[in-house]
Amino acid sequence: MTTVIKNGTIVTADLTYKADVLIEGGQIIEIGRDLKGDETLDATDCFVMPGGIDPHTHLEMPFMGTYSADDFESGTRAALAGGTTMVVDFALPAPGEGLLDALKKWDNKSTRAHCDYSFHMAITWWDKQVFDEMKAVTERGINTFKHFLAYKGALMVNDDELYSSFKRCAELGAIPLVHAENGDVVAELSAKLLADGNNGPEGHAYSRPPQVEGEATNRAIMIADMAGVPLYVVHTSCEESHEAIRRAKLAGKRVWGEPLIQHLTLDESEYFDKDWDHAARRVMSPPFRNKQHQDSLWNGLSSGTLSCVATDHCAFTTDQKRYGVGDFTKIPNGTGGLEDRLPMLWTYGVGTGRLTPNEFVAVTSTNIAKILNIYPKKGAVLVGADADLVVWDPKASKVISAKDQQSAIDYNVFEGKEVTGLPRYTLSRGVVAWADGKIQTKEGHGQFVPREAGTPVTKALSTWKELTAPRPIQRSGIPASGV
Ligand code: DUC
Ligand code: ZN
Ligand code: ZN
Ligand code: ZN
Repeated sequence: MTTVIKNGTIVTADLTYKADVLIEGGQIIEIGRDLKGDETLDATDCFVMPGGIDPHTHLEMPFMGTYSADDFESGTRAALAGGTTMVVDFALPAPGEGLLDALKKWDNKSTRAHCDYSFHMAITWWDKQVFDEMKAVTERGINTFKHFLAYKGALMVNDDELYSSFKRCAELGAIPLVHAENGDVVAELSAKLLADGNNGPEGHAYSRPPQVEGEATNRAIMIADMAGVPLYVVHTSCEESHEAIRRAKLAGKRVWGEPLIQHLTLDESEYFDKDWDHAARRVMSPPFRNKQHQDSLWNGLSSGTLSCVATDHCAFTTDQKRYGVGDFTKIPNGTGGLEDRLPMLWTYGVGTGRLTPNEFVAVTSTNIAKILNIYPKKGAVLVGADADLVVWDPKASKVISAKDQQSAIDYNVFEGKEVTGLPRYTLSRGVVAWADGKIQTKEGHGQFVPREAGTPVTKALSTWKELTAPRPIQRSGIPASGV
């Protein structure tokens, strides 16, 4: 059975051109003019692009005394509805739990996925078992390890653990990821705010100013540099963190930054002079920032100092958010965005001229595939690539509303935003997975995508190691080399 996508304009990270796409067995088998297939999808007036890859989701994650409300079924359904064809979720061992035991849990949860997926492994504690199991994890096709510098007393690792894990990543050819906020300072600021009676959701934003993010980003970059490993900084939300990444890049270090669609399009006014539920539903870490920070992130995307746009999709219902009434530190942190990432970025990025359509593809798909070592299987419109594609109608529009969404929660942080640019069809490995406002695939269509470690991109670029290569040591009064 062959499927042809006809009369569309192909948009990749590099090129824009008119051609049909022929698909068989889940892959693209031909690109050209006047192609024929058993089934035809009409792409007149549409762009045919690589499906989005969301490198940062938390589906059914145990967190802050509860579980995030979207599981792999509803989460990947939301992804496909918004033109995203692959998600990378975080396997999260509880402190003391083995990495492979945690991975088994994520293997079980993900059997219900509608689209392809992969995992990052979180390092939430450190000892010889973790060191040993990291190798087994890379052999299972996971080449990225996430570290939290926040969530003190829960997920946070200290600098000695961070350095050890980064060195292990370097040995294995894996890439470390970091959630960069200074957890010690956040804990101090939170305690002070609560002691002063500031217990509402806006306290969350006051407890996590841009400085805690800038400090932790810079620290993680320097520690990665000393460990001789590249670094991927998740949810870069502010100029302080972006500046540290920019500086590292200019110094020749291999560091990537990932702004979220939420930080690009929603600002801190969401926390102030709003009802409790409105503000609490938008509590996430890092919190939303002001317009200057947003401009910095947009500039980073267009100039290339920031690489990928993600969601950190970690959705909680209003009832779950209300665990934090009277104490903002108990509001489960997280917002949704899987269904809205592409339409929002198209509307506020391409629609305003801040991004070209090709840059849009780069930051939503191709750059991510390259960093994660799954290009061109994913993130490409090329013969031999998986037919994970979106037929994108740049003129279709809607007003975002929770009542129409796929996510399991009862609100949407983008409620009321009008977006122009929506999927007409989303294809997952050649199968039409989203069309006519409905999911078309069955649960379990999604497959695990292994990602090999040890490629050129996992090499650090810094010269620190050479500068500090062992030299003869001059002990007091004793010449270092033979007399
Ligand atoms: N931030 C969130 O808001 N939720 C999940 C974890 C995180 O780092
Ligand atoms: Zn995080
Ligand atoms: Zn409101
Ligand atoms: Zn996250």
